[in-house]
Amino acid sequence: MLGIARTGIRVTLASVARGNGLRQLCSGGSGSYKNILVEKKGDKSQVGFVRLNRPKALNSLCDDLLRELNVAFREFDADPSVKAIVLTGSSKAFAAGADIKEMQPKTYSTVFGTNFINDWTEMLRIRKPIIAAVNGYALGGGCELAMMCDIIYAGDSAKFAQPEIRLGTIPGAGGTQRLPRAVGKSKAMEMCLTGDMITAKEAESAGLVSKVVPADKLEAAALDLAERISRMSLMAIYAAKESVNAAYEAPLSQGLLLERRLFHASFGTRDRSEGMSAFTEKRAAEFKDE
Ligand code: CO8
Repeated sequence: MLGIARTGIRVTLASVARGNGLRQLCSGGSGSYKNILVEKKGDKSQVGFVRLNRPKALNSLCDDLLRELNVAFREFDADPSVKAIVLTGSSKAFAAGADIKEMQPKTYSTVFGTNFINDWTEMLRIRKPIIAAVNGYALGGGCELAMMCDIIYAGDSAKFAQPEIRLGTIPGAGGTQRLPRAVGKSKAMEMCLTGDMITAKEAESAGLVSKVVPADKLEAAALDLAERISRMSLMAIYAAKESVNAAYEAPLSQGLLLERRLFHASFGTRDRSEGMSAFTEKRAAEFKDE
């Protein structure tokens, strides 16, 4: 193991269940989810696949959905047979934002007092790569959720926006922070100040998404990407994700030092030795995640 966990990381499922009153949901496993569909896909069932499933509300992100999502991600993160995760929605909506009807009656003291949406950041502790496959609307919290994933693929019908300003508020889960880092200040400012949507193509050319494919090919493309990542050593996957994420949060000098140390640490793994041996012996590497 590289021993490079970010922030004290692993919370056990049991403790999560106790803390959030989700015991039944956890013990019941995927079958107990009400707002998401969860399965394993891929040629070796090595991809955790999560579909947001509140069709009548365009997958708007209510509290229960977020709780379920956190549990599903944690289950996949702890499952040794899973090496990457895909998160998607429907053809009409990845997610149309936070649930406005649920938020509407809340007061300042409620949201501040309960630290509303703090739970969202739990997915940032997931060590396996999460690929967002976005068709349709990714608005407000939906766009922020996609940006919390590690890679975004979009169907050609996808639309991204931070429309909170039209509701008299502002993004609350990274829209004013991750969006400028992805698309630059001018475009992010324009989106946050007008709520205007951008198309999948615009999102790709701005750097928000890494690939646009025909909408009906999106899930296959995301799954293919997840499978290709899954062929790598999990040790190197963890290290690469952690190091790229440091580019967002650490000064360059610290990020570079972390990268160097993780690179050094990979020499302690069996898979680094196997990868380089396989190259010199002109054969495919057989990684064992060790
Ligand atoms: N919340 C609750 N319900 C929603 C939401 C939403 N965000 N979006 C759509 N719905 C519901 C509609 O109310 C409607 O329900 P009903 O049939 O009961 O009236 C159903 O979904 C279908 O929606 P429409 O009839 O409006 O469908 P259209 O195809 O006409 O329009 C749109 C689709 C353009 C997506 C439109 O629904 C829309 O503008 N939705 C709101 C988008 C928005 O403003 N999102 C931002 C929300 S604020 C936010 O995300 C803040 C994030 C803060 C941090 C995260 C906290 C969790």
